[in-house]
Amino acid sequence: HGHEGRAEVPQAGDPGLRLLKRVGVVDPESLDDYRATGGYQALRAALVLGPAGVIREVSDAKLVGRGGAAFPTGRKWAATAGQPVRPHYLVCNADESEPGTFKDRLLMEGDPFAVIESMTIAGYAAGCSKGYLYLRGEYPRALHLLRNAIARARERNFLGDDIMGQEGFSFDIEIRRGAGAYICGEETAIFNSIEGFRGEPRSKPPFPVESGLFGKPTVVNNVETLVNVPLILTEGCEAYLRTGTAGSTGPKLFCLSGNVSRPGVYEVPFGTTLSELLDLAGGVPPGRELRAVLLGGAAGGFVRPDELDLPLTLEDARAAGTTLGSGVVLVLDDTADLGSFLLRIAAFFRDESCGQCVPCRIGTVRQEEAMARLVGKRPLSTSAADLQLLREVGQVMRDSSICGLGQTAWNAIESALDRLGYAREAS
Ligand code: L3W
Ligand code: SF4
Repeated sequence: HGHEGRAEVPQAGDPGLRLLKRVGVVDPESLDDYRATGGYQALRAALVLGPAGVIREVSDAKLVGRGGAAFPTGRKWAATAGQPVRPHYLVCNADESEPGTFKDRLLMEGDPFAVIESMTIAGYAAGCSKGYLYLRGEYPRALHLLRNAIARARERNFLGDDIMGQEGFSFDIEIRRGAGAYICGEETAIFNSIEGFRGEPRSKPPFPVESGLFGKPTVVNNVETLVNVPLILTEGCEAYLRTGTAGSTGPKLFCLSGNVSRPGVYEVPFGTTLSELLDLAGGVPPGRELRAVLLGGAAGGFVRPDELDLPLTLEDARAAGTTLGSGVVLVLDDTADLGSFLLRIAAFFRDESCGQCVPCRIGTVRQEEAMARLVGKRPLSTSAADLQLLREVGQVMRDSSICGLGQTAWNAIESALDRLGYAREAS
């Protein structure tokens, strides 16, 4: 693939880009531009394949979710399609609130019609009559562009009834905006939010594929996941499978931030090493030394400078004790204050906990207090006692919280203690 081992930044229009091929190239308000660059060819192909054929292609391409949990997309679609209860719903999770994550914003602002077409294909495959696009409230430009894209698509019968002349295929999309709560990116909290309730997660199972929005079978997919689907249908899954590794197929977007020379969104094949990706972004600023990379976001883990040959795949990340999460690559150099950074993460989880269950509501507060003492911002207690407290509270949150927020609220701090030796430094 074109990017491997290369040292320059991918530019708009770079022939190696597939997910980002239109970003910065086409007018994001123009349906004509979109169609002139291959737009709606994938939906046409989908209508020829039929719903089962589309699901087969997506399953054979081994597409998995790009929001962090990497669940097989084809399995979700098939499970929903097979439910006799009607209607079925589709939810595009565009709440993108994970700290250090900004890839979906680029897709929505640079190629909004692709998001709309991809949702339409997913809706067709899983038998959904309506799609909701749940958009992060702080993305006004994406809102404007997506509203426009939906209106233009409706005018030309790419949404509505008998789409593209396919009798009986009706699908439409409504945008709902979040209001700043991180937890509303959790799939079942989205359902509650759309239904007009407080954005609190529900217990799973039942999984959304069986009982989701308004209690009906629901597919929930992240923006980047969906935008892979037109690639699979137009290139064919054989071609798609040539990018990446056996366990992690296709292209992936990574969000580089922190102490890097050229922060931004980078599209690379799965399997690119972390050091190759850092090179693309120009590495740490001149004269600095790399301290650590937080991979996968606040729920992820740290990678040390001696581990940069890590191939960026789901399987290698797991083996290294972390996750690719939503594609966060947050770089810390030798000027970064690790303690303050960890304290900030602890404060974030305390702030964003919905408060519904005790381990997370209380645990995130205790965690932040202990971290504050550890980094010396408040007196009292010894480091040894606080370290033990952190581990106990962390384990309880992991084992007994209702949703991913509480279950992962201790991951980054644990990783700093165990992999970066933070505790030794602090005590
Ligand atoms: C049918 C089963 N469906 C699981 C479905 C489930 C969900 C998906 C994954 O996300 C990630 C975490 C962080 N039959 C099923 C089934 N499903 N078993 O598969 O489910 P799950 O529960 O493993 O994960 P999750 O709670 O949906 C957790 C990441 O999310 N995260 C933050 C993400 C932020 C962004 C962003 O800002 N763009 O993505 C926080 O924790 O990485 O891995 O659909 O229904 N038997
Ligand atoms: Fe709410 Fe935290 Fe419980 Fe999730 S784990 S339901 S965010 S209190």
